[in-house]
Amino acid sequence: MRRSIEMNEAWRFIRQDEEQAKSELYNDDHWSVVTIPHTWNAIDGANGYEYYQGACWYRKAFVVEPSYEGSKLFIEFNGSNSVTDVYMNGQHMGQHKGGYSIFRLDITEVVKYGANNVIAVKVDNTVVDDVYPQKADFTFYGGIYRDVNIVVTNPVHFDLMDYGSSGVYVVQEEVTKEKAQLIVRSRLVNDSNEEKRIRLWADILDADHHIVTYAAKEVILAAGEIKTEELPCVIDNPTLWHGRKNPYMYKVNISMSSFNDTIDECSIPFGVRYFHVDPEKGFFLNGEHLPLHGVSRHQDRKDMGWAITEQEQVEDMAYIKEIGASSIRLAHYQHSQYFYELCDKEGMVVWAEIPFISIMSQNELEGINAKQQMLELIKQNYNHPSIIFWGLQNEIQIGGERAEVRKLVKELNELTKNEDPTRLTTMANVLFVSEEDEYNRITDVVGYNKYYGWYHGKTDDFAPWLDKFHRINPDVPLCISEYGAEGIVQYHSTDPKVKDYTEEYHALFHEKTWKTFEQRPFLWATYVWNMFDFGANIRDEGGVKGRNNKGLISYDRNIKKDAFYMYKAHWSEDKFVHITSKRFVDRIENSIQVKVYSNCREVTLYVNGEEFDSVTSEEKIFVFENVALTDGMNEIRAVATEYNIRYVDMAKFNKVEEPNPSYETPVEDQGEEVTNWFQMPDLDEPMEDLQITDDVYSTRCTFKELFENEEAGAVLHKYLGEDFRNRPTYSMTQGFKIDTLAEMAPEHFTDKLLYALNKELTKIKKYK
Ligand code: GCB
Repeated sequence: MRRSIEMNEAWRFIRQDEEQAKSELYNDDHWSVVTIPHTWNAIDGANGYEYYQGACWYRKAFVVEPSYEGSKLFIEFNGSNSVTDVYMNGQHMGQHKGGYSIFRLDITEVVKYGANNVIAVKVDNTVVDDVYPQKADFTFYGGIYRDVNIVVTNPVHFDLMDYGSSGVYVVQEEVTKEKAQLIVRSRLVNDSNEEKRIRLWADILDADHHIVTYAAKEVILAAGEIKTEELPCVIDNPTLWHGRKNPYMYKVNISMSSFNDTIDECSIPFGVRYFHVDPEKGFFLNGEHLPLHGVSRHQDRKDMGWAITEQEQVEDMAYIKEIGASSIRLAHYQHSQYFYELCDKEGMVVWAEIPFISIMSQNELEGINAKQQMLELIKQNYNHPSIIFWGLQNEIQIGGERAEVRKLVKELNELTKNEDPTRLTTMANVLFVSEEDEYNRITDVVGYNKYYGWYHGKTDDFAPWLDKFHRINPDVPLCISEYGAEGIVQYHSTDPKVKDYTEEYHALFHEKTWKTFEQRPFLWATYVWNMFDFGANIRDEGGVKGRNNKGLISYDRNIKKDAFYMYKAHWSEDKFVHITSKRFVDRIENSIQVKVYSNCREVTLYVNGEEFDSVTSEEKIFVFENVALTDGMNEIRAVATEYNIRYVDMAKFNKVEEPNPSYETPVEDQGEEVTNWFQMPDLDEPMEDLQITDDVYSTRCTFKELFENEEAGAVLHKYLGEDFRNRPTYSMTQGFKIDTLAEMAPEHFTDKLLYALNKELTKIKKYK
């Protein structure tokens, strides 16, 4: 019978490359002792540009029980970032490329039974050209950051080496309200040297552990054979997995037995459901319209990086439930099995994706690693009912227009549809992909990451763009796969503006944007970027180094920003009232506006114990104007009563003489990170009309195209600075046309600068 032995305790670790450590005889006494989950970037991963990237080593001595001799033994890594080499008793067992998926290695022949064994693991988080991600707006925390186990099985077992999966796939052939027609597909392995006759048996159990149906068959496995077997099963009148309303789970207990012995056994939870996306009406689950109110999640946490435990995952899920979300985009890579299980249990509709993000490899053009990670994602997560969408890429167009990128995206789509025809493929296009671009028609449904109201334009630009896209592509199901703004709760303003980083702008941005989305039922989903602040070493903005502050909740999960409550008011049925700007305590005005988010119908405000006013709102936003403050502390209470239950929130505002300077965003931090990128030349020439044609360079070209030409590159250096290309953020903008970036940062790319660039660039002929 199968056994899984946890291997997380008492590892030795050294934060440097130490090749000799692979030897069994190496003495690691001077190394530190660590417990897995572990990362060496828990602190430096989110406080600035530099963080340790390189090879590090882990070692552990362990004894294998003598009774396991004759069994199969596998070492299982649930997540180790990003290239991992495993040595057992000095022998190289294998290498795994990719930091997010499960992988196993067969160690049966190498371990010593009843004696001491040494496992040495080299983990390297250096970016290499043939492993994804190459470049992205998040820190690549290094380490063995998810559990390690040894799995012991009989030589005859369900395949553990099929891309790290369980070897058992519950295929939902057809699901209706009347019946769920399933195939339990399993890969059986006979690693013994004789033929085996086994009975394969699958019991399907309902949530009360009652067997609802079963299927069985006799199978003969030749010595050394790997065989795929299918057991068809039908559940009549199934209870459907119905999102948050009823995330009903079945379970298949599948076993192989011989005479009276169970040889191997797996228990796989699953849920049955059907769904479709209508380009006009959005997402439907089991025939019912389900608005996908989505948030995105990264897996890191302050001072822990990716080395989190189940407790942090449960907490993350609790916040996502509290806000009332119905869907999660698990960005930008495979998350832990435990989190997908939570999504199953809680009824979250999931978009799962691989880290094929920002930039495709320059040299490995077949996409071997992207395809491997896609197959791992699908096979390892095949049985999670929560996963409905497979995401193929995120903003991969950033690396510039390349035929091989288009080809690989298409191939990934084919691979995914082939591997799993039961789900929908999707992807997240970067904002500059044109509405007409064929990228919008490769996958079943599509998403755009759009940042109107932050990186460029204003929140009001969302509506015309959405309507335009929908007009041009009425048959393409569209979602907003990302939208957001930075919110740093240190900063406050009574006149919030784009790029001021204040908590007030962050909330206002979401108020306005959500209203636009709500009015467009054709959107199949929208995903707030992001549910939580996260580590992003390439960033230094808003006075915070190494962070992306677009979360609705802070990186340490201690602070729910006001915008959190804005969504909660719209999405959750749990009643509450929330006074906004509570952290904006010191006020200089004699009277202020008090804004309350609530999902109650009517809110009454009390100021220093006196009833001030009552406001009703269908929009969940209750605004009280001209609330007079007396000198010193003022106590404001917001009260709503529904069905005889009182909901109360309290805030204290301090009337002061002078503004509190700590609320003000430092001037150098206003405006996003491009601020310091450019050496703005003093341009005083009169601007004349310029002829820009396709055969010459201009600001219509991407940075990448321009730098590929020596002369054009020199022009960019002249105006944008010599070290332009060394800036951490440069590679994230390669695929941008200068004009696109200029639209996003008009304050830096003035008309005069664009004119000066074009005047020189248009003198350089292309293709000469
Ligand atoms: C994006 C990326 C995401 C970034 C986000 C941002 O479009 O997909 O990884 O973190 O923008 O905040 O800029």
